[in-house]
Amino acid sequence: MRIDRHDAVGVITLDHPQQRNALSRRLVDDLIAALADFGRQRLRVVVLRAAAGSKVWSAGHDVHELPDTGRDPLGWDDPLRYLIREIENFPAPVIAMVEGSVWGGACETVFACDLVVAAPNATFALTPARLGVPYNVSGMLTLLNASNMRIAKEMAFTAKPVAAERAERLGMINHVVAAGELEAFCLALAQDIAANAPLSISVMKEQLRILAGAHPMSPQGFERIQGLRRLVYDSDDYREGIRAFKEKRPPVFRGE
Ligand code: LCV
Repeated sequence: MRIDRHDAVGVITLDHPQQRNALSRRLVDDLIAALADFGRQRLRVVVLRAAAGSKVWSAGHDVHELPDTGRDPLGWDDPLRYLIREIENFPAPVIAMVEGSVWGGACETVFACDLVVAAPNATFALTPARLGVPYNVSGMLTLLNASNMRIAKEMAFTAKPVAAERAERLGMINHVVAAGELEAFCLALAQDIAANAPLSISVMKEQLRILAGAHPMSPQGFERIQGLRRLVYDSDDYREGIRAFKEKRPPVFRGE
């Protein structure tokens, strides 16, 4: 991972191509440390990107770090959940600059960013159904807030990638920009934001975060969801999804 600074704009570049920028605990810890450092420097915008020309922006949660059955794979303390909260709580806008394919938890990470600017080759795939993983409530809300119920269901149920052009047309991302102009476009967008009043922007970001999360859910409703999720991460299908990934073969799900 690389860290750069352009005046009041910080840039974090994912650069672990061997594992396709999988969001391992180590990578997430580095990302969170970089955000904290940018916060201490009171930077006014952060750009989160992969190395230029990346075919994979990020392959999502590190599958090798998913727990065996009997434990929630996306609990409060999971690195991915920490990263999402850090982005949402960062006091300045975070721009996701996307080239290449985005998978699973990385898809949620991009959608948790405040703005998304993508190259035409970018794609976005939500993959829990491909792995047999029970996604979590706040993750589903991130997806719902980034799209709408129909699109959220299509992405969650098919696990198929959505192309940048369609994502832009659906309002899921802000701009599609030719790969050769992407960096300049994102830095210019960041400088535009950095020239405005940071306190005003920070409070508007926090208001929108609180409003986006203001979905009533009864304690019984939450407990019911957690019970259903446990049935999934205790299932043979959950074990099969992870095993198939590691054995580099298609999974065979039996619904048990
Ligand atoms: C660890 C990896 C990964 C990876 N973890 O290269 O959203 S949820 O609920 O599903 C959540 C739990 C989640 O985010 O799960 C992960 C979801 N991600 C995916 O389903 C994407 C899995 N990866 C792929 O489909 C392919 O790797 C892509 C299309 C990203 C890249 O394909 P490509 O042919 O370029 P390889 O598949 O050969 O992968 C290169 C190396 O990166 C590792 C993979 O195991 C391989 O390592 P080895 O050379 O040691 O075998 N890798 C890829 N994704 N998510 N490791």
